[in-house]
Amino acid sequence: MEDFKNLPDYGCWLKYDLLENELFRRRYQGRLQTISLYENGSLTPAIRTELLRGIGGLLGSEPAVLPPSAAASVRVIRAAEAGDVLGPEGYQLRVEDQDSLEVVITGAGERGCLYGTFAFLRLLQMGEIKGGFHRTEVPAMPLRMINHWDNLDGTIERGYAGRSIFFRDHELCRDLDRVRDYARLLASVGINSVVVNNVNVHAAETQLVASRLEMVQTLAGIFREYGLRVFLSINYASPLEFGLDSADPLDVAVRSWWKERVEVLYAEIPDLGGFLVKADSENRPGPFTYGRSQADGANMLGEALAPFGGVLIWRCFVYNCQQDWRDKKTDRARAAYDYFKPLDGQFRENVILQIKNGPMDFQVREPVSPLFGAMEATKQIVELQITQEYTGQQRHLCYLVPQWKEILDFDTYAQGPGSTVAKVVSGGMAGVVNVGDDPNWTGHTLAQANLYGYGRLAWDPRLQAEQITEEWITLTFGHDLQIHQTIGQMLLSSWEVYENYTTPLGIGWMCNPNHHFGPNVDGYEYSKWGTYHRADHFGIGVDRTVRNGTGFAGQYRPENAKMYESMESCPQELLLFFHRVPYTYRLKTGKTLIQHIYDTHFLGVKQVQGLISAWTSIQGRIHEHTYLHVLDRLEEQLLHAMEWRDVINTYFYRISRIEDQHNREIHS
Ligand code: GCW
Repeated sequence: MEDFKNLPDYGCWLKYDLLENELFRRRYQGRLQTISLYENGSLTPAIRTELLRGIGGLLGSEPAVLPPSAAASVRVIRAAEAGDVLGPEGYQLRVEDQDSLEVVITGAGERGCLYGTFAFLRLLQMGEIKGGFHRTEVPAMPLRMINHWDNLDGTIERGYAGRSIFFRDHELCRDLDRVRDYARLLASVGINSVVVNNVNVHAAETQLVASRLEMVQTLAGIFREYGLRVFLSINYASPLEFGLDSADPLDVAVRSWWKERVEVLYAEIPDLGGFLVKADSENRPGPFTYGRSQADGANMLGEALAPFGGVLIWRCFVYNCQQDWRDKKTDRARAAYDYFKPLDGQFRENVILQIKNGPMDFQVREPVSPLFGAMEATKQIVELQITQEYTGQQRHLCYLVPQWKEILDFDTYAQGPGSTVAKVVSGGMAGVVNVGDDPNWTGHTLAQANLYGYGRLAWDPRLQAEQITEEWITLTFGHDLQIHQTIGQMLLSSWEVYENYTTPLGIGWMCNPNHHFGPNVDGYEYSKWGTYHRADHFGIGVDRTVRNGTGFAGQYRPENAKMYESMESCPQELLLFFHRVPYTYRLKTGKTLIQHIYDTHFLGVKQVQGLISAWTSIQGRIHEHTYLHVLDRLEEQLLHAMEWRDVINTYFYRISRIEDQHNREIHS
């Protein structure tokens, strides 16, 4: 095994260190000594290995494997008749005997058995496995996806944890065991699909559907061992690269080209999930070139995939990226709704729209996209960004589970009150992943919690952020109370802390162009990207009201439209997204807008200092390697936070000439 695989952080939440908690150890001692599995399943090797590793690691001795369906102390049963209740992926977990703790894990499908096994091992570590325990779980969404923005040369677009674990120099990486370890991590939190290549498909990646098909086959084979299906991002204009003179979705030659390609693909990879497409977006080709609609493009591909049960996922990140900043009528925030809403009902059965959580682009704070729930006859999934492009690039601590919870819990009113995003995107969730070949997978070790939390929420969006956090800390660091309190607080406050010292009240951007790291208030102000704050001497913000502004607020259902339309009822954290506000405007807190900006930026830096002292208080309680690594990142975060504070405060002081009430140092 390569050396880095022995480092504590490589194992993430599946380390299975010996249970230190005396109570649990005593409870399980002499028990859980045998296991038995259903016969001849394609996932039984993964389940068996996991039980041996898990029980062996946690309790100190590997259980014996008894013949299939023997009365072992941990039994994994496949019961097709439970399908009505459990579906293909649900499981039931029962502890039948008070004394001997007979554990029965039942799934109707194999994936249910696998997820039940991981759940059992998790609950064992949480101390919840005891006599009488009984739980039935069925995932809330069928598609629980990871999106990779990996390129064949090994680079990762918006990757902050090293290079791709799949590709290197246009070949597969040599260490495919690492891909298997990764598949296991994903399956342990219930992820069932993975898109292996970047949505920006370059010429080299186009070959994944042609001359380099064997690469996909190999990856699909590894992911299959853990019940995951592979999807491919494809270039909408692929036919042009293979000698056709058009990619017009209504052209017969183009349609049959795709059908033949798909046939070849499925002959080699029968369980291929389907395609993910970024079309007519940020200079990528698409049906607009041929005067066709987004539905025409998506349906053509959907039709090619349909005979094989494949799914076509079409992204809604379509907007004008050649905007003139002088043009105040065009509003990028409106684009997805304006393009897609009129197409409701025109998409094929196997076409799903993938919508970014916000109308702009993964900013630290945005409203929820009004497109969710706006298309009653169209399947939708939500796209979240686990990789921290605009949220500190895994150099800053920014735990995103609280942000995702707000998004999933947002009421769209699509079918009356209670129509949360989680309910209207019942098709599933996609997350752009934060993983690369760094020894700890995610660059910042604490960013592993984002990957874990994403999977848990995709499985059950009703879970509370606190519970997910608690689980992750237990599985990663054990039961030490001080560790729990400290890291729990650090994680749960970190999004707000990051927001405090970066861009205020939902306005977004203000970062350096291209790489998107560090403060640059006007970095996107005079650009073509449709990303403006429009600050002047008197105020800042974009008027998106129906009354005077771009009308974006009117894309929501009446309840929300009304809330956003007025400055008084607009949630404060989104004030500058929806309104143009004078610096002297009084917020509900009684503070003026400018004072709020100064205060949050001073506070943010103080809070990062607080994160550092919290972290140093647990020195000696966690592995030295992890301790030093995180400390290093936090110290860097502090310097960056100070830079953000000073750039933002100075900018607003210079432009407004309004003094800080507390006379703190602002570099005028
Ligand atoms: O935010 C932008 C990113 C691009 C990305 C694009 C998208 C893959 O900066 O790197 O391209 O979004 O989501 O398509």
